[in-house]
Formats: sequence, C-alpha cells, structure tokens
Amino acid sequence: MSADWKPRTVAQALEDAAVSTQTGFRFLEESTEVEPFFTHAGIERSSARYGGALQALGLKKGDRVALILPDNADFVFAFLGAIRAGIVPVPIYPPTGLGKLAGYLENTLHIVEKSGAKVLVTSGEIKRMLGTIQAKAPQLEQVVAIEPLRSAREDLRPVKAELSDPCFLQFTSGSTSRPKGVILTHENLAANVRAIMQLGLAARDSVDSGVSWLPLYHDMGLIGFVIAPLYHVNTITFLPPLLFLKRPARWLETLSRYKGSISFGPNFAYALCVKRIREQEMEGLDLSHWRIAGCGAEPIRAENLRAFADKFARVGFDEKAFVCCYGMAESTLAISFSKINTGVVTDTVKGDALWAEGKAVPVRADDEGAESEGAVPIVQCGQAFEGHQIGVFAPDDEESARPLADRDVGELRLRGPSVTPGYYNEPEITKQAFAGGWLRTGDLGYLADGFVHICGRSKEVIIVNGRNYYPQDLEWEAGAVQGVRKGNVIAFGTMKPHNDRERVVIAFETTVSQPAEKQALQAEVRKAVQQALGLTVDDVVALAPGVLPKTSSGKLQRARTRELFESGELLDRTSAREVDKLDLAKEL
Ligand code: 1ZZ
Repeated sequence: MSADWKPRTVAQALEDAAVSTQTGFRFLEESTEVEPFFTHAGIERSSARYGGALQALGLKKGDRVALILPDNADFVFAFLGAIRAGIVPVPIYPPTGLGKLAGYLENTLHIVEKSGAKVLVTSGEIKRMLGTIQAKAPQLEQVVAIEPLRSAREDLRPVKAELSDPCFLQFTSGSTSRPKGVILTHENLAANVRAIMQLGLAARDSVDSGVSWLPLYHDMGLIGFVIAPLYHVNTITFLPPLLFLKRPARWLETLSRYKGSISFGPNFAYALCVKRIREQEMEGLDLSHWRIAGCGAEPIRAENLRAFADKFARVGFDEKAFVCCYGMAESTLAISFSKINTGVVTDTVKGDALWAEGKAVPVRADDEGAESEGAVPIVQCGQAFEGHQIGVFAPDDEESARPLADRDVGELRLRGPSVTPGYYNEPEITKQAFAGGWLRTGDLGYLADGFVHICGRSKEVIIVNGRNYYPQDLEWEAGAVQGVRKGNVIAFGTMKPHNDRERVVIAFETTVSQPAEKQALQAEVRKAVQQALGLTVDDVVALAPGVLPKTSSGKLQRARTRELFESGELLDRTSAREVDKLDLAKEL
C-alpha cells in the first residue's frame, strides 16, 4: 500500500492515465477478427467526444442517462463520457432475444422511471424493440441511437465533480424485489478500487493486464475491469460475454495470447471451462502469466476450482492464482478477498452443528463420528480491507448492538468508505438496508479469526425441523446427478400447500423428456440429496431447459421460483428465461 494514496474522481483517474500511449483497452468482437485497441490517451479522446455529444443533447450535471449498449466500446466511451460531463450514467442490460420481451420492457421501464433518466442511449436495433417506452415514462425526453453519436465531433466541456457526488447508479437485479439503484459516489469508487487493486491484489501499475468477458452492466465487469484499470493504468482486453458462453476456450486463448495476469469469473465460469474445453483446444495455451484468477459473485465450490486447476495445470495454470472473493453492489464491488498466492482455502465444518445450531465447528481428521455428522467444506473469502469492517449479527438485531462470537452464523454487515449512501429515490428501502450504521447484506455467514465464510442468503435458507439448510448444498448434490443440467437447479422451501411445515422442493432443468426417464431421474435426485444431507425432499420438479428464472447477471432466482411453484405456474413454463444474458441453459 502506498502511504501517499489520495482519493481521485473517476474523471481525474482517466485524465491522469491519458499520459499513457502504451496501455489501454482492446475490444474483441464477435463477428470480426478486428481487435481495436485504444490507448488510455485514446480512451480519453473518445470518451470526450461521446461526453460532448451527450451534453449537446441538453444533459447537465447530475442528470441521469440510461445506457443500453451491447457493444463494449460504445458502452465504455458513453459511460466515461457521461461521467466526465458530470452526467450520471445508469447501465441497463440489453435484451437477449424476443423470447420474453414483455418482462424485459417492464424491467427497463422500471429502471428508467426510478432513475428519472431524461435520455436513453441505445443501439438503433434496440431502440426499435423498445417501441413506445417514451410514452410510458413521462420524464424520459429522448431515446437516442448511438450510431450517429459515434461520429459526433462535439467538444466536451468537462464538469468538475466532488468526491461526494454520485458517479453512477448500479441497478441490482433483485432476486425478490424489483431492481433498486445503488448510488455509488466517486469516493466509494476510489476507496473500493484501492481496496481491490492495492490492498487485495497488489496490482502493478501499468504492468498487470486483464482479460474480461464479464458483462459491463454488472458491477464485477464494470468496476473491476473498466474503472479500476483507469486508476492503475492497466491494459484490459474485453470479450463480449456471448463469445465466452459460446466457446469458453476463447477466454483462456485470450489470456494466453495477451499474457493476461488478472481475470475474474463466477464459479460457473470455471466449471464451464472444465466441462466444455476439449483437449485439442488446450494445445498451445500458456496460462503461466495468470497471477490472479478471481472467483466471486455466487457461492464458490472448492471442488469446481480444483477440477479447473487439475485440468489446466499442464498449460501453466497455477492453482495458487485463485483468489476467492466476496462482494456486492451496495459495497461498491468488493468486500473481501482471500490472500493472494495462496489458492483456495476451505474451512471444513460439522454439518450437524451448522444446520441445527448455526455454529461452524471445525472437523478435525481425528474427530470421531465426523463422517456421520457430514463434513461441509466452506470456502474462505479473506478479511475486511483496511478502513472497512465486517460484523456478524443476529438477523433480528436491529441496532447491530451485539456482534456474535467467532464461528457463530449470523447476518454479515458492513461499514466503511465503500458502502453506498443508499438507493436512489428509495428512502424507505435505504432505511431498512442499514442497522445501527451497518449495511445489512442479507447474507448469512461467519467469521473465524476475522476471515469471512459465506453460507447463503438469509431469505433463501430452508428450515426443516429447526435446522437451517442452504439451498446451494442441495443444488450441488442434485447437479451431480447425470442428466441434470448443472447450474440449472433451484432448491427452496415452501409452506404451501398445507401450511403446516416447510416443504423442501428441488426444481431442475433437463433435456430428458420421456416421462418414464424423467420420473427415474427425479427419484435419483431425491435419493442423492436425501443421502448427502439427511433431509426429506418433498417435491422434485423436472423442467425443460431455459425455464428456471435467473437475474440479468445469471444468478438463480430462488424466491421467484418459489412464487411460480406456489401459484402452479412453474410446471406450465415452457419458454426461455426472461433475462438470459448469462444463460447457461445450453452450456452446462
Ligand atoms: P451483486 C479486478 N455473493 O456479485 C477485478 N460473492 O454483486 C476485481 N455468495 O450485488 C473484481 N460466495 O450482484 C472483484 N463469494 O451480488 C470482484 O452475491 C469481487 O449473496 C466479487 O450479497 C464481487 C461480487 C459482486 C456481486 C451480491 C451478492 C451477495 C452474495 C452473493 C457474492 C459471493 C456470494 C457466496 C461469494
């Protein structure tokens, strides 16, 4: 950590980085072999043109502009241009198909209205799909196609921002509620970038280079690979997310070709590589420069990461490169990282004590009866960054008055300069999000010697006979059954139909369609989960691919699935997901 660290606004960081004519952003495209490279000086110039064009549309300091831009280069320049003009960008995920356009339009309209955006900038094609959105959002004055803006020659009139000014709004794709706009100030971003790059990853300015296929409308791709590298003048190569999903080997080939040292992905991305990359695709790969292989955004399964390390060790991948990360949009992006150069560290605890008493009791090799109690390996995600705090409290402790003891499971809560001032235009929800000055994450977990371990989302816990089960444990067991599409399994508890006790339901996707085969598969799933966790599974539902609901960043929507199950709609669903940018249906 450098002693002379001073927070800077995002615009200052970009202007400082613009002295560099060597480092910058490279944009790979799906349809062409062309790989346009913009130096930091070039990013400064291009973003100034886009920013000038936004000002010419009449946007002023503090106005919000909604951005639905599937092209990564357009997005980056419009996003940074807006920020330099003091305009607050609101990234929105692009539609992915005509499948569930109605749901997409409804969500988009909600975000546009909540953010109070005056202008929406998108591609000509999406503009046509959005149709009459303007008529439904009174404050939306213009829907503008990006294509003519690309050649605009307007001069940017830079607008100075204070550190406490909102920089952009990050709408979170809620699993239970409608999306809420997390306000991120320049101060939040500067503090979190410092935590990520200096304290967490010991990033080498101008030397480390990144590769990212992550969508730019989600915090991990946007802050991790667009904003953070401006502060540290790193070269980043971007791939469109669909390119990775169609052929995961492209991710690793790009890392190999450009000697990438930093790249991140959720757990599923590593599993996808293990499953889909063929031997011949590995020929010629060299992953020996990959120093930080970050994993976060969803529950991490050590087994998946080990399988990745085993498979790719022979092309130079070092398992010590794995960094397990915990984060959330309300804390800007990162909350904690496991120690670099260490690899995956797990804390193996007794299942019985975890589920029945909420205590993480370590299993030792010589523990008698450890086997029968079930051993649960929980991935360790590091400690709070300097200047930040992580506390564990009973979920009903409204004041965050009494932190729980080490190894007691409770709600993880946060304090520090990365924590958002609140949700835009949502005073009530903002109030509920804090308890005694701490941000409530809604995640359950525990600390062991200050190290964070995440068990699951508090609202998704399945309670049976007073024991708490975490859905991902059931989902992982079910996903291991041949015929079940890994990553496309959702477990939840419901009081319906009898309202007498919580029933355990597992819904999964499969390509098996013969009724007899389906039934056999359902029975096998029930048996696998029951045997592994010792709980009774009441209902097992086999569904066609693409039916289970996910958020725009590909996370499983358990609460929504429960609602669909309770209303009897789950079994009737045959069409594709409402939002499926990171759709794994075809992949896992
Ligand atoms: P979001 C240079 N969750 O997912 C690149 N981590 O935010 C730096 N559950 O608001 C990149 N285990 O969408 C740094 N380990 O969801 C990246 O997701 C650091 O339930 C990771 O409340 C950033 C992730 C950002 C993100 C937040 C929710 C959390 C939690 C779940 C995140 C998890 C995890 C289990 C983890």
